[in-house]
Amino acid sequence: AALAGVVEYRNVTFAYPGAESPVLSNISFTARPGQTIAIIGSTGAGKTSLLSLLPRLYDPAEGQVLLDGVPVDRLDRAEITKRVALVPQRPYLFSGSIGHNLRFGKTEATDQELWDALRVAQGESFVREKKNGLDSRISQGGTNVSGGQRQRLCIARALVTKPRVYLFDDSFSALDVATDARLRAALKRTTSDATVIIVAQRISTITEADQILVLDNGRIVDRGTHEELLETSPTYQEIVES
Ligand code: DGT
Ligand code: MG
Repeated sequence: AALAGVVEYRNVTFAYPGAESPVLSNISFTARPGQTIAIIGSTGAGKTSLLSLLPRLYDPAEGQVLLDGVPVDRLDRAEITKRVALVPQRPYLFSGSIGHNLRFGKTEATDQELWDALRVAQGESFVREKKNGLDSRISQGGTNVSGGQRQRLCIARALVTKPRVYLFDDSFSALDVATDARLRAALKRTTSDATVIIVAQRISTITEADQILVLDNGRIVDRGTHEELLETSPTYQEIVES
């Protein structure tokens, strides 16, 4: 069957195991192939928690998370991993070569596929500059590459798997504004038929999103395009001005 990549959260409420109060309350939205949905909100608002429910790092207490109309708890985990790529907020690299790290989700990827992904992720030149290219070693935790390089390698790693759905958790914040803009333009070209959900800190990262969800204290308090929210959302205006 064709995998479209429609993501739907339906009245989702979620609390961490053992916690008393929910960190997400009554979350509903739909993200379709070709769309970019952005999530913005202050620290602790629940952005990372929200993303974590799609790849089933956790399951909601109430409501449903659906992928192509099927509740994710009825899908095989391997199936979800194949369709959904999460670039985590703290991107993780393990000790091994760059190539090894990039093939994490798709061991059979060719070198050409890795370079293609690196080009999109704006990581091609710094890998080419290394004497051993894709064979260059990354130390445990990626401590011998910068934060921005680490983010770009983790974005490239996601691209290599060619998923239907991308979840970017604050993946652009360690990049300068120009690199951020180039990367997103390249992403837009190569992922034009995928579903993209972006958590962001910087407004400039998300002004072109099809829909922005403003998350506050675990609730979607406002939603709309950048222009709409500038008119209608005091919470959004506060974020823009901060
Ligand atoms: P950020 O990344 O600092 O901008 O914040 P968000 O919006 O990603 O927030 P999130 O989802 O990490 O945290 C929401 C709330 O949930 C916050 O009060 C901290 C709490 N929380 C996060 N992770 C865990 C966890 O693993 N266990 C428990 N018990 N609470 C957690
Ligand atoms: Mg977070």
